[in-house]
Amino acid sequence: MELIDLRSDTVTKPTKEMRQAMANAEVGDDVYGEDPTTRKLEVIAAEMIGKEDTLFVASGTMGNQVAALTHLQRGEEVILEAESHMFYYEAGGLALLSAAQTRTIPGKRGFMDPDLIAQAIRADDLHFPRTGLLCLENTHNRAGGAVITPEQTTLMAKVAQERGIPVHLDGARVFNAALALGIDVRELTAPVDSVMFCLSKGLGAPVGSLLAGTKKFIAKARKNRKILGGGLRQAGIIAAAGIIALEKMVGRLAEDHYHARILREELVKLPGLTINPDRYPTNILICSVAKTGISAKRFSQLLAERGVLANPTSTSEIRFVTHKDVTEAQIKTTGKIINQIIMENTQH
Ligand code: TLP
Repeated sequence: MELIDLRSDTVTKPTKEMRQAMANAEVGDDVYGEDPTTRKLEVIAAEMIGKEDTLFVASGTMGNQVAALTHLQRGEEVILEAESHMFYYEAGGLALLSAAQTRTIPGKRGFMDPDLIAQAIRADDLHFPRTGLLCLENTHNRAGGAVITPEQTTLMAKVAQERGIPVHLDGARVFNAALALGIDVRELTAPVDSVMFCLSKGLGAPVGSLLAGTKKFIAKARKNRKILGGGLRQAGIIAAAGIIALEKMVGRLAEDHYHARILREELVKLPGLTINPDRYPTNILICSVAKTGISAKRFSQLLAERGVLANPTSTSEIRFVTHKDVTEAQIKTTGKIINQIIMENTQH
């Protein structure tokens, strides 16, 4: 049975060109600063993302955690959106590594009301922890790949920065956001102090993410990456694929957005499914199956039995992620399979 894997864009495999570049990569010991390919990737990435410098890290999670460790002092509080990846999916890393306390704010499609951020920022009081960081996420994963605009980013960031609090952007899929908005990604990163973005999601590289910020911030982050055991040696082998990801794969994310749109159009027609409308749809589609009476877990099992892999994100919701290794025909097949499941398992 042919598998249609819509669990995540992390499942993408490197292209032939990436494998070729990996095989031919010039390498050295990156902990000594002697890996020319890794350095080349970091320089290209800094220019593209609009920050002074970047640091190659093993994963998005490592990039976010190194950022937090670099911005924060022990015992400080971090403000995050309640469904954000850094709060929800990073295994308590903020508490474990940065000894930070988290303060969550419910967002609307990933956007936090600036007034709520202002209220959450701690006054200077003996009883209170110091607010040390505000984290944003764009696109917002659990909000269904929701896009935050540059204006919204500035509104949120300003509240913190005016009070001397730095802002970190989890931009794992920030190129998807820029593409959906039809703007240069630098408009989304300019308002924040640091940003992490991934090479190994829609961009198709096998491994790696980048953390970006000022030269001073990145120098400090480099040491924190070393502390976490993330000092890499002949990293050029994987950085070579990352260079192709940035130079050749950004534009093609449009295809993933198109595929997600087709899937959305198929699914909104079906009884029992609920999908939030989205002004700037990207490559993530979260669909509620609550009205079918089938749990999301069971629905995802039924899908898997027919060769479609998709993860539940709650008891009633399933996430579909489009990426370069799924075709338009597979997306259409997915729509048909979902239709069959509903027809066979509900009263409709
Ligand atoms: N997200 C993964 C899972 O962890 C849920 C996925 O399949 O979407 N920030 C955001 C917004 C992310 O979506 C992810 C990955 C990360 C950070 C972490 O990246 P990795 O997986 O490289 O540590």
